[in-house]
Amino acid sequence: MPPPRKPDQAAPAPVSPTGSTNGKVTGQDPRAQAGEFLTTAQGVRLPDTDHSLKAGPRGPSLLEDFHLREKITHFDHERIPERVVHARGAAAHGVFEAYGNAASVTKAAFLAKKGQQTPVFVRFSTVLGSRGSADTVRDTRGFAVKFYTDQGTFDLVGNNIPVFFIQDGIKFPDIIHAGKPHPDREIPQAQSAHDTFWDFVSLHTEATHHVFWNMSDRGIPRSYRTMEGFGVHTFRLVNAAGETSLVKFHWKPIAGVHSLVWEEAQIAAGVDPDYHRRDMADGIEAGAFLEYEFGIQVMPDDGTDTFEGIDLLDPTKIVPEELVPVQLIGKLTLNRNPTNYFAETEQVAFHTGNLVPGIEVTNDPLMQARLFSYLDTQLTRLGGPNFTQLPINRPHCPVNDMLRDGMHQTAIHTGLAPYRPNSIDGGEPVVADEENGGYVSTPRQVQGRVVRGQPASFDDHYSQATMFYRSMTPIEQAHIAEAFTYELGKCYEQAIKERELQVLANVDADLCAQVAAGLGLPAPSGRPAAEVTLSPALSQIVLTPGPVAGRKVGVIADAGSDLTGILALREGLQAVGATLLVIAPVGGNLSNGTVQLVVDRTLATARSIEFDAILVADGTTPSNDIKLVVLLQEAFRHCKAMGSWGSGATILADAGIQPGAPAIATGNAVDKTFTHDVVTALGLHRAWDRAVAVMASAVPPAGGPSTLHPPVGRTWPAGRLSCTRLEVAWLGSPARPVLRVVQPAVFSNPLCSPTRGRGSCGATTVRGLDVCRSASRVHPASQRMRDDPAIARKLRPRRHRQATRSEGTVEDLGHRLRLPGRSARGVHVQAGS
Ligand code: HDE
Repeated sequence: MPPPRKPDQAAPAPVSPTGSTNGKVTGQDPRAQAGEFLTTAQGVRLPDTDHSLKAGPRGPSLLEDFHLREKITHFDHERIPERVVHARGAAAHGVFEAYGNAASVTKAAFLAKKGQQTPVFVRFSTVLGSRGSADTVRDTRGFAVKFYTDQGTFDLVGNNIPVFFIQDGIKFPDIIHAGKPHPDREIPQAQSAHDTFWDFVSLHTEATHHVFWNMSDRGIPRSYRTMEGFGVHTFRLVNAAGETSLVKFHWKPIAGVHSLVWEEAQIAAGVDPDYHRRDMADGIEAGAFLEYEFGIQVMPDDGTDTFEGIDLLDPTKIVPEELVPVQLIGKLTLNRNPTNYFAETEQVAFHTGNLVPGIEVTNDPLMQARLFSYLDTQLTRLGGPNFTQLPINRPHCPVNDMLRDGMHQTAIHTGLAPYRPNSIDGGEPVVADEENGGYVSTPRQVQGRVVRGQPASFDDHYSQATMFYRSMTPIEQAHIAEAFTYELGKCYEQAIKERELQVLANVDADLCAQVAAGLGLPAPSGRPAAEVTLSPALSQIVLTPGPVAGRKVGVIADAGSDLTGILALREGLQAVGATLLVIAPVGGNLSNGTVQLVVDRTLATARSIEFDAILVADGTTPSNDIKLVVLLQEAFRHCKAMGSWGSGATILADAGIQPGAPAIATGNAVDKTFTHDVVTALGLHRAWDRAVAVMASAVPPAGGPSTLHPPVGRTWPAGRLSCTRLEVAWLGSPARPVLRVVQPAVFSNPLCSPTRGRGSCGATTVRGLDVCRSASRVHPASQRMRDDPAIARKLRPRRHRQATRSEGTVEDLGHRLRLPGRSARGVHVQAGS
């Protein structure tokens, strides 16, 4: 122990930096300000803060006005440099609880000990925009998690996209300079739809896979609660026995993965630039917490840093979930809003080098550069080396670091010997070996010639982009084509558009043709991969309704509406965690004598983007207010759940929305069936069946689909399939359909890999059904986890079924096929009789 203070030494009194006395004395949080009177920063009470000190009421201000000078000087320095990337962010506190099944792969107690709870702080962000930019722009989202563990702080600084634009950290300034606004006029703000971005990515083709994710619906998440997160790099986990595994980290949102549609995102950017942060803060305040499960893909650490031909050090590649299932090892709940944006969300400092025993890095050259960058950036951003003392950055375990002095030092260190070895402070603090929880890096061999280069395996820039694109459902592919067409259409330089078309030609010829047609340019030919193993887990489209907690339903009403029905619906929705908001022509209350409802939004303050569903109540007076028509039509065009009861149908019809359209719930009154229909439609997130009618591009691309459904000339994955129900997509023209049905689990088995569609069935009955098994390689650690019954419960059932091979008949039910038998795990349907 360092020696105690000598009698002639004293530290400042234990008051907080803002002047309040020790919390123990006052009962107040010592980090907060105290006192009922307005004071200067020195605590002097002020009689007036509205007028500067002057020589007479009309005279000049006096330099002696210490209050004026302090107030203005402090204000002048209120801003700190915003983050060079990820400047726009919002955050929440929460807790992480371990399921207790990860001990076989890591000794990190916060992951390994069942039920262990660890406080966390999570900051979500966009990458390109400045601090005041809009939330809903098309961009990658940051998903940075600070775990305040008992063994030190672990930061998982990830994104909502599992791959990155660059393979080597040295290229980071290049991609960011290209993505940021043009340096001459500083436009456009917070978006990639401009020449410098596309100039760079069309030349630097290793960005292609990430660009595809950005152009997909993943680039415009519905909310933080419906967003996946990824650690991106491959990490090395070490268990108590010293055995190592390679892992990819995943966050799986319990609310499902959902996105906005592009027009909605654009409207939100203007109408409510705080769309995502508001959704999170309101949700937490209302008790609809954000929840995610933490998962790992475990691969053997066999010295090759590869798995099934995938280079695990290449951050432009994923390991498909069908090949290595994600094993769920814990749950994150975000349940507290920050008290002060600046103190917490702005000053939080993440660092990829914040690791705890049991979690180590790999040689991924992107990760290696990040290990340097984060500490470095905080020195400028937070004004010196003591940012770890800020309340939000302080570890929640004992710290004794021998780091001293520096700007903004708030600790009053005791002792005389902040060095080792020492005798004066009793030789303390002592170092910790592995048994005492020391961070001892696992020894690993490092050798090689000093080169500026990269392995040949990093040269494949297209095949996973092809896999990603072809694994999407038709509607998602249509969104990708539209996003590329929009973004490239915003470029001025013809050569850049042509070069990016060449990139697309190397990913998928049909997509290239569609985008080229939209740009009015010829489609170049390329060399896309002919056969790729698809990964339907990449698709977001759900076929069975998911949870609806945190969703918002708007109900159009006025004083004449069925207020009792609204009340009943509100209760029904509250029971499943959704919120009902009343939208009326003017504010105030609605009352029918027995029921009184507060108007939450007026037609002037409501915009469709706020709601996941819009309904019209029985008895509402028809109106031709254009704001009402726009509200309803936007929700309809964005394929949202809608509905009405009783005479409310007239108002929908007046806006051109017929009751028979997909996902329109109707009824005579609010009863169980009506509420159930609304919740089901909400749980499906969108009524994509409407898309053809309301969202298809006006100009059909040459050679491409003239409608979004059925898709033309492509092999589509069948979407997410359960073992008893299959969705099927028709290929070819409706007159000459080509049919393929594929089940996700078989993709890792080369025998069952889907191939491009050939032949036609021309009939609605499809026969010839092969049910096959996948036999993917399983890492021993991964197998151990699967064998653990506690873990088995967490794994999705389809991963445990045994291989079978059988034949059967698939009966076509419109676009739905039923597969006989529950044991089917992999299905490959040949078209034809
Ligand atoms: Fe970052 N990144 N990054 N990054 N990053 C920063 O750190 C950097 C990369 C990510 O909410 C900065 O404190 C380099 C990949 C997130 O506070 C900075 C390279 C991934 C956040 C920085 C990368 C990320 C940052 C800016 C290439 C996904 C926001 C301010 C070697 C796995 C964290 C700061 C928050 C922030 C540098 C690549 C995610 C400048 C040099 C890959 C989520 O240090």
